Amino acid sequence: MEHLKIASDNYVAFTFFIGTMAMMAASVFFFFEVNNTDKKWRTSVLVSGLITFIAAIHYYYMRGYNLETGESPTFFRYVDWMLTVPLMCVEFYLITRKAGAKISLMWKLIAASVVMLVTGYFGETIDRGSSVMWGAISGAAYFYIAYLIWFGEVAKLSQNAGASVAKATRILAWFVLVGWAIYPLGYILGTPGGLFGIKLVADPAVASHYMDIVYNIADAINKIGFGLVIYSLSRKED
Ligand SMILES: *C/C=C(C)/C=C/C=C(C)/C=C/C1=C(C)CCCC1(C)C
Repeated sequence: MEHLKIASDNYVAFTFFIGTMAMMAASVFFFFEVNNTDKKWRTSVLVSGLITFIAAIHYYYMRGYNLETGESPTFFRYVDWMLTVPLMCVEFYLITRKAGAKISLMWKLIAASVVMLVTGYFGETIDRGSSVMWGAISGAAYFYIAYLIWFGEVAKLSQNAGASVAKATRILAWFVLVGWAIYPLGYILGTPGGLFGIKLVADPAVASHYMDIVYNIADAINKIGFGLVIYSLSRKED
């Protein structure tokens, strides 16, 4: 039996391990707190827990996959995103529901996130030769989500849902605009030749390691931080 040693400067493995534990701990926290939460916020806090729980399991697999193969677990990464990103979009619907959010808003957000991720997957795996085109379509879907949250339906509804919801929506909107922007950056770092002729990292193997570290840090901030914003909203009076 071969022993899998981790070099002390292997930040890819390091962030996979930390990511797994952080996601697990966050899930336990959110799940236990559901019972201490006011009825109207329970579903939102539960969904926060589901997001980190789904990620915890994928991180557990990705950690093992990376340890055994030394490669980037792109497939698991996208399966994880396909489940967790639509759920994050559902959170926007849940918190603006009391101001009259319609179910169609939820489906719009889910559809846009699915388009964003499926086209991103094509560009990163199946059709790398056209990664710029797929990245552009994915980026358009991303901007549509950001538009709905910053200026569109979500923004308008949140203004009528009380000060706490408006404030939380604004913080979550920053997560989507800045926190989520890290992923296309990882995509550009990992794309051979880079995008728009900008070659950030010459060696593709090294580039994919950077990409994993960037994604691992972003996931922890975006999934746990996002959930904590919802959690703190659930502790507010109105
Ligand atoms: C917890 C995981 C999250 C919040 C993942 C979010 C992922 C994205 C916002 C990915 C976006 C992409 C683009 C906008 C263009 C290039 C391809 C993607 C899929 C990396």
